[in-house]
Amino acid sequence: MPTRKELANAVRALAMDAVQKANSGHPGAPLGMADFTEVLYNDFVKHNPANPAWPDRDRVVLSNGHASMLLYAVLHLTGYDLSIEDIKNFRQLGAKTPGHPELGQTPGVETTSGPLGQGLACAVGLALAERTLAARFNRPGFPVVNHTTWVLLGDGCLMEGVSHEACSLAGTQKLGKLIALYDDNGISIDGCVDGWFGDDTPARFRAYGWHVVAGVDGHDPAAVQKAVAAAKTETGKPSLVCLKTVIGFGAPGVCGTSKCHGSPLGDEQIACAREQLGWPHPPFTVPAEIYAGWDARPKGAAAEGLWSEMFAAYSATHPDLAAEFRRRVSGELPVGFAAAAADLADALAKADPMATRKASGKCLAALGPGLPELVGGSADLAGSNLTKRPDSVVIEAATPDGNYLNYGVREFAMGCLMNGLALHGGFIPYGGTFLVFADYMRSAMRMAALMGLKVAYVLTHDSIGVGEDGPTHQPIEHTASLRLIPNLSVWRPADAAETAAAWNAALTRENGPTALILSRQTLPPQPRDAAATADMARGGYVLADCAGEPSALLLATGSEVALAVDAAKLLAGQGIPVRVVSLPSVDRFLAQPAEYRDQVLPPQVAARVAVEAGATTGWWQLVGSRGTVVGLDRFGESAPGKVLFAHFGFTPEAVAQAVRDTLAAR
Ligand SMILES: Cc1ncc(C[n+]2csc(CCOP(=O)(O)OP(=O)(O)O)c2C)c(N)n1
Ligand SMILES: [Mg+2]
Repeated sequence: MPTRKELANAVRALAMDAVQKANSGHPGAPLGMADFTEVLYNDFVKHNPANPAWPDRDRVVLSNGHASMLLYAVLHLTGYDLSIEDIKNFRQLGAKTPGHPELGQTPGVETTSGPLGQGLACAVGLALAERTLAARFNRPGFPVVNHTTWVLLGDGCLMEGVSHEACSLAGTQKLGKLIALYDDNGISIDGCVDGWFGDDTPARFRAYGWHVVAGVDGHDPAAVQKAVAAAKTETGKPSLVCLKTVIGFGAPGVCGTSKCHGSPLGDEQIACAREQLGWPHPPFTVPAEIYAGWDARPKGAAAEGLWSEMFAAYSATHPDLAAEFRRRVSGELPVGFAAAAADLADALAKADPMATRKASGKCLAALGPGLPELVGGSADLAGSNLTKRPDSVVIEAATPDGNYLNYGVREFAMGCLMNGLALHGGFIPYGGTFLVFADYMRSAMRMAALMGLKVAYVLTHDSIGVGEDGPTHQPIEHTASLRLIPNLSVWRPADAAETAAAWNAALTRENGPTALILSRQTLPPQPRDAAATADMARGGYVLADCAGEPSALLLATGSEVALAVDAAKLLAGQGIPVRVVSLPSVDRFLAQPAEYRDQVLPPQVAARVAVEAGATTGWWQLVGSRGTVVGLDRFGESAPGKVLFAHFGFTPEAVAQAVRDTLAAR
């Protein structure tokens, strides 16, 4: 039987050799974390390498994603479908071992990580998902959802502000099955952290309501074993285990310094490390008995087998629950969803004038009861974002079986937690804040887009229409800048009917997140014929056409669509035929076949004016160099919304003038 040191040294060797071969990567953290990670995997993690999709597996998040080689080495050694060739291909194009862990690239990787702090916050979401799903589906004798969320993190994750937001919430929520292992090596890139990170971390986490096991020697397997066991025993609070380690452990010339953080050790140092660690084997060679010591497949198959037996008995005793569990975990929408969405679309097609945030609230109220996976929330703006539904039940420690989270004033954590909820499976999260504060959670939105997660953002108060709160609260560049994030679908509906189309798009989209950009102020409903109604889902369509070929095209979104329609009427009265195109989702429209796009925006009509109360960037793509954008490339003012629209030139007269000027300039 190999010793624990030998098992850990296999991780160290693979990490330093793979980084060396790639001539790029981070050897320090894997070398320092190898001992406690070995204990974690071999004594605690419940997983089956043969089935990384087993719903009741423990979730392990590597929040310090730069330590990716640690995770890849462990996944390889425990028996995931990750070969030694994959390890040799570390950081190469198309490899299963990318620079930082990426969802969908490597079996066993639960989330993309690397932006420090976000993995930790995402793990809070995963743990919340586990508890919420357990509360809904477990029955006496049938703990079908019963797993631990582990998160490995470093100094950087704890310095990031999002760690405060997420861990404060995790403490309040008493997430007893969340266990964080802190690689307390006192080093970050710029050197010894004493000069910039002097927190009393154990005291900080105790203040959040966490259970803390402090001062553990991260290189002493027995001490680690004991500390992690204590963390597992505490089920009323999340646990933080602080593990004192030496970065680059085993590499004599650089260990304990930031030199080994992010560059290859070099052949000479690696040879010294092999000597010091007592690892005589050549690169990428692991003796059979060490593989055997790591192999988690037999134990994993047995664990999943037991669970499957339990699930079979659960299915016999609670057939409806079991079927619903399977549906939830597979991410399939309920059978009734399409009909409910169609009824909603009909109802909102006939709606009175209303703010699109209000229409969004109506969508949620209508769809929520038939969609138990829809877990809502807001960053302390529920009454403004209208995210709460009549069927919302707040999730708290004492009432875990709910569908609504009060995230508090924590936009970034909200974004990260929603990623965790979506990643876990069984949930479609949506969360609200003011559009202007979407910047606070932007990095989490980017990660959702990168991972292709089904998450919806309810971003209300979407322009200078906010009014009196002034420029701090008036979004300008936000809509345009969200459109820049690849794979984030952005919708800015013009009325209740388009809002229903936007929600339908968000909930039926299978490969990425959706931002719903909604007005604070009331907007009039637009009349639509059957074709326009059907084409709303395409993201752009002819809303109000003129007779014959248009002289000019008016493109608009959201609250500016009604304005464009009024401008077109003025122009019609002056003998200028103009077509109004509503573009609730530019990305969706651009994804349509060219034939459709040309039908909506005939290429021969070059006189084009776009109207959006926000940054003009982006619109030039659709209006061309001969076009005009009526937008706003400066900050707003504190005044009533209507006054501001007039002040900044968002009036039918001004838009009509812009069209005439555009025609005249040709
Ligand atoms: C949000 C974010 N900012 C900066 C970085 C760049 N970065 C990667 S690792 C690191 C230092 C992290 O220190 P620590 O977590 O202690 O890692 P160690 O050096 O101990 O491996 C930094 C600044 C990042 N990945 N994410
Ligand atoms: Mg560190």
